[in-house]
Order: sequence, then structure tokens, then C-alpha cells
Amino acid sequence: MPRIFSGVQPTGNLHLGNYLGAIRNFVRLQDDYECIYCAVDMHAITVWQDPANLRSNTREVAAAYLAAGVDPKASIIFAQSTVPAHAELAWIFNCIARLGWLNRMTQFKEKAGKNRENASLGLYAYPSLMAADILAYKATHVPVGEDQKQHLELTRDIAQKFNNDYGTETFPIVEPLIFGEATRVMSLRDGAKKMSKSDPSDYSRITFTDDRDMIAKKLRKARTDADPLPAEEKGLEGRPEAANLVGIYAALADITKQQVLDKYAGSQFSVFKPALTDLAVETFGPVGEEMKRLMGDPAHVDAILKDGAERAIALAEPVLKEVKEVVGFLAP
Ligand code: AQP
Repeated sequence: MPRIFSGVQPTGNLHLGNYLGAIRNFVRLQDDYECIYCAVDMHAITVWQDPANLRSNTREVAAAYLAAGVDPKASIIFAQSTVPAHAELAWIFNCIARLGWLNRMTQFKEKAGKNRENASLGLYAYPSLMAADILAYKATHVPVGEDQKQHLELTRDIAQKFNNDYGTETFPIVEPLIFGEATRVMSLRDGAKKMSKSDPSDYSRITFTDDRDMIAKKLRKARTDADPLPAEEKGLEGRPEAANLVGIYAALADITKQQVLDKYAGSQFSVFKPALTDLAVETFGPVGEEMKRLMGDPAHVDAILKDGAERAIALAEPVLKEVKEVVGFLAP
């Protein structure tokens, strides 16, 4: 069975973009793949995290996976820092990846912003750790949102260069799995920016913890334009906010954007937004409720993470042993 690895950063404010672009797909892949899903806490600390919040947010990511329907018996759920192979392999990959490759990463440029000199070395090396996350399990497929495509290309480059440099076939060349109508959910406040955990405006995103009133309020305040919805998808061109809301509706209802327009062509947002609210509350609401319930039982979540870590270690250790031999490290 082909193997999948994917992860979400425990940086708080888990949102609808994380759900539609990643977590919901994790559930759907369980039948066809051996799945490994991680709360990537080592990635999270590439920017400052309060330790108590990090602990709670790590449990929250695991709870979100479970609430969305990931089966902890069939799939592996664990916290990245509990499996040493990630850090060990990342160091080897730091020696494979080229500065020029990392200089091209748009996420680093966005996150470091103007204050590049003050960004952590970890933030710069983030894609190298991500390559290690995936390749420590020789995973072949990675379900992600559009925003992670560039990092996955770097993972492929690292795997290829490692194999070439050492004249081996150690690592597979991974494929991204990007699917659905919401591969890139945009901010509710600005259709040009992706919905993100770190956006300073809470109104830019719908989170797992929002209740009905909050979802309704955020959608009511969501930026739109004055025109009614068009009949054809091409009528959404140049209307990023409208396109975003139609895309969210389509993803939540599991239909195409055109099917949404077939239903709402000519409708004003005063009609469409309440319909979208109902749909979000009906489909996404229960996931958030279940996540909150699971967060009330941290011992249960911790037990699942512990079991997952043990199974992940069993898979990653032989890969690391093989890599160390290839590189020329002496056996301990
Ligand atoms: N807006 C989005 N639309 C679709 N998919 C998204 N993802 C994130 N934002 C969107 C997908 O969610 C998964 C987990 O993301 P992450 O937490 O590892 O990192 P991120 O992409 O940096 O997420 P955020 O929410 O935008 O966090 P910040 O604000 O910290 O940068 C990934 O598969 C991602 O594609």
C-alpha cells in the first residue's frame, strides 16, 4: 500500500483552510493509503511559541485529526518532536539542500518579511525538516494545500540529489496530492491573501472553535463586492472575495463551483452568506464541537499520540539506519 505523510503546525487558530485544504482530505485517504499524520511542533518553534500554548496546540491538532475522522488504529497520529529521526535526517538534508534552493522559497520570504536578518535559522531551514518528515518514512504521497507545493518540490530535489550524490535509490520521489475545490482558501478580509493562523485579524478566518454565532458574524462581515453572483465560473474572474466564498461553499457541499453558481446565480450576498453560514455550521460545526470535546480529555489524546509515536519510530528507525550507512556514519 502506498504511504502518505502529512502534518499541521500546532500554532493555534486552526482554521477552515487547514480543514478543507488538508485535514478533511487526510480522512478520505485512509482507505487507499497507509497514513502517517503529524503535529509538527518542531516546525512550529521556527517562530516563537509560548511553551504552555505549544503543548495545548499540539494536542489540539491531534484532536482536530480525530474529530475530522482520522482513525488512530488505521492511521498513525503523533507529535513530530517525539520521533528523533526527523531531526537527525533534517541535519543530513541540511548538508544536501543548497542555499540557492532555499533562497527561492516564497514562504520564508513572506514569514521573515522585511526583518529577514532577525528570522531564525530554523525558519530558513524549514523545508529541509519538511523533507525529513516525509522521507524518514519513505512516503510517496503528501496531501497538502497549494501553498505547500513549492516545499514539496524542494523535497523532491533533496531526494534526487541525495540519491545522485550517493549513487543509491534510497529515497522515492514524492508526489503532492492536491484536490478538491478549496486547495487555497483565502482570507475573509482580503481575497488576495490566504486564510492563515497567523493573520492578526480573527475575522480573516473561521476557526475550529467558532460557534454558530461567530461563524455567522464572520461571514456577515466577510468582504465582498456589490454585484450578484454570476451564472458562469468565468464571471468570478477579478472578484477574488466572491470566488473565495463560492469555493468554500463548493468544498463544504462537495460539489463544483459551477454547481454552486447554478443554484445561486443572480443572488445577492445577503442571500448567499446566510446559506453559506448554514452549510458551514452543519458540516464544519460538528468537527469543531468534537475537537473541543476531545480537548476535555487530554489523557486520551496523549495516549493516542504515544501509541502513534511508537509506531512511527518503528517505521523511521530502519530508514535512518540505512541512510546513515549510505552516508558513511559508523554504527553505534
Ligand atoms: N488557506 C489555506 N487553504 C488551503 N489549505 C491550507 N493550508 C493552510 N492554509 C490553507 C494547509 O493546511 C496544512 C497545514 O498547514 P500548516 O499549519 O502546516 O502551515 P501553513 O500552511 O503555514 O498554515 P497557516 O494556517 O497558513 O499557518 P501560518 O499562519 O502559521 O502560516 C497544509 O497542508 C497547508 O497546505
